Amino acid sequence: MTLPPSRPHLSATDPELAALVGAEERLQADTLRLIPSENYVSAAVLEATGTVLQNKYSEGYPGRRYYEGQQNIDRVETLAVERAKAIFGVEHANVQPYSGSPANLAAYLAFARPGETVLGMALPMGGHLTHGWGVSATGTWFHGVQYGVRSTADPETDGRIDFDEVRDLARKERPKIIFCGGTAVPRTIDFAAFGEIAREVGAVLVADVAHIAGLIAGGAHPSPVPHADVISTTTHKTLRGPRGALLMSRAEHAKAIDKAVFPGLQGGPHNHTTAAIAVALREAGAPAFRDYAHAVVANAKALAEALLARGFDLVSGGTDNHLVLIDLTSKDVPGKVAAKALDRAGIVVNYNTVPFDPRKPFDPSGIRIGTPSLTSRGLGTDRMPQVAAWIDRGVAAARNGDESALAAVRGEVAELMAGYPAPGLPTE
Ligand code: DSN
Repeated sequence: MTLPPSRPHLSATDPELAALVGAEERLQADTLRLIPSENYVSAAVLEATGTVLQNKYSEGYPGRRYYEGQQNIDRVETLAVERAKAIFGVEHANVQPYSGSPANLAAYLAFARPGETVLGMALPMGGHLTHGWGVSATGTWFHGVQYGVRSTADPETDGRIDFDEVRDLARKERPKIIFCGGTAVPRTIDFAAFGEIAREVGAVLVADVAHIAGLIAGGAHPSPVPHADVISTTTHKTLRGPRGALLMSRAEHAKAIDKAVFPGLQGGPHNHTTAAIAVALREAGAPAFRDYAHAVVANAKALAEALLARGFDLVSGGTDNHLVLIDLTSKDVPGKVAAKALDRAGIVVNYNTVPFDPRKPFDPSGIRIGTPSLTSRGLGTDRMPQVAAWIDRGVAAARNGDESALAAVRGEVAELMAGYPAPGLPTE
């Protein structure tokens, strides 16, 4: 039995806050967390984030700092950089971006001027805000042109990226930057196809692999190398590190990237985060991580199959990665109503637009689910029919307003999850 960390200092100084941390630990332990961008970091990653490295300022880069006393910090950052380069097979890595949005903004700063055109996937089609969507700074300060996915009766292409549209828009608009990747893309990203289009029109291709970085590191999704000029990723999703980001590139873009991150956009790097990124990358280089990455995909495919068997409509008809996007229109339940009901049943998802959604983003037609967290806890494909059955019962209960059915699922979920201790969480 591992005892919970006592956090004596936090408890003495701020018992209210300490109690909230404890409550969050219990919530993360008892529930089935299906948000595809979330995970459980290891105890080692957690420990690295809570170190005295956070006391240090270190504007600049290893060997070229504006503050003294960098004997250890330089080595920490160099470790993280070298590990990122080795794992992703890139010539250059910057480990300082605070998170995914600043990382992407640094790419704009490096390769475009305000008012110039960028091409990215539309948010409601599965793209990210920072790929030029209107309400984002990237769509306000730059001219964002957006591509989407196909909607046809052909199950082979329905819900998949429309490369004819991408090519036509690229030829017409001549963007400075093309973004590929997104937040609700359940299918393999064809980096080669994007690379060909970017080369044809002279655009810089930025592959935003935030969602799938862990799958790439573990060999469960093709790599954007050598097709992308720049690779942007957060470190806390499938990669299972702290909340942070990486910007990687070929050597020719190293200077532009580094200058954009610092001094272009940010001040001092968060050294405790850099240390935890280094730890996560060490973990990602271990053979067990490959098993994890492949298990994430196997679980998502099994879950998709089980949901299809229960009559759920899945965007693109299934998944190739860690993510499943469910269109609940045929179930006659709005995504938000379903997500909130599932939360009461101990199943944590997020409501999400589906491509061509007739509803608004704050009240859309779908829910987005994924398997990184449950895989990190050791659940295998044999458990996915049960997970699908709970989702089915939860959605039906949402439609019928049946709170007792939700409470019953909540109890079953807690009972099952008690048998799968989560990395980084205390077990009793
Ligand atoms: N918030 C992230 C996600 O959930 O996909 C994207 O930034």
